[in-house]
Amino acid sequence: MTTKEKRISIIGVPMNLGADRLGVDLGPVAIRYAGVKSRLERIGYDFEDRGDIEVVRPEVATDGHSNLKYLDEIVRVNTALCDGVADIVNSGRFPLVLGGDHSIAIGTIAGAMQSKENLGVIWFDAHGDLNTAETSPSGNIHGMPLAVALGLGHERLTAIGGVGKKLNPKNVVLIGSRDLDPGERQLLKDLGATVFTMHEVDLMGMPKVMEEAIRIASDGADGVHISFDMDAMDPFFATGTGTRVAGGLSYRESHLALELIAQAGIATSAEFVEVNPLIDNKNETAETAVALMDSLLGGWLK
Ligand code: 6HN
Ligand code: MN
Ligand code: MN
Ligand code: MN
Repeated sequence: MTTKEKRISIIGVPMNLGADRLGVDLGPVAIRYAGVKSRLERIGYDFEDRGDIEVVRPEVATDGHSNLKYLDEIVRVNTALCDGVADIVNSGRFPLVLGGDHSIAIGTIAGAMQSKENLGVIWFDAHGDLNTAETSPSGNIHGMPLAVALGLGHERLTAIGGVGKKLNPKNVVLIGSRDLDPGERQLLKDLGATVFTMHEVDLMGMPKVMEEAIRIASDGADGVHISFDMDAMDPFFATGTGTRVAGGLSYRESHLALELIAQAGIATSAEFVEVNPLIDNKNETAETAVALMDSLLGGWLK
């Protein structure tokens, strides 16, 4: 089931605990308000909305450790999300997850891996999201999901979806990185995952970056997950996101990257995360996220 077949199910995850910041929990409603349903129906998808996974308010969530904030609730939500995504795939549909902070990638990827032997990942982000409790400067779990998906981090996080269901770093590609913490840089060297920082995007250009990214992520893989953190984009084009970093992907670079993934026909699941309408300009970042989904799902091919 790839984007070439046209049945899609969205699932919202109104999560803010991984970012420890209010507003990003409103991402799913902001994306629905921006017209995701009509946009995807217009390009020929049989569209289903599975609603939201329930997430408790931070005021009543049990806190974890100071270096793994809200661990208990984040484990519970991602376990439910893993089941939800696996169920969408089992019904022969493409899972599109709406965030929510990026900690939800733990559940999305675990769910996608239930029916895959070797899942590749293309991770668009200003950040590496490769921290563990030991290396994190913040204790925020949204800075850790890619490490967890690779099998690194707290055992309650890495156990979600099964300890054997982990990514192979040779099929993991990061794009748009420009704010990597020291522990993340070391881990990237140790693992040998591929990173196209903004420096490489500038030097090589997006067409060449994507040619290599698509080849590496899909080499020997039976599916590729696309994780798109809105802060991969330059803040000029994505104001409504919580951890903005200057010097990111332009509007067209972002679209071109996803259009080339659509053309290659490799994507088997996707998520768009870190939309925060409370710090946005008239919901523009959710509208941009919907336009990016259209590109990933082949709307530009029409
Ligand atoms: N995100 N590297 C920083 C941290 O706290 O670990 C920022 C993480 C941001 C995470 O944007 O998904
Ligand atoms: Mn992220
Ligand atoms: Mn980020
Ligand atoms: Mn513990």
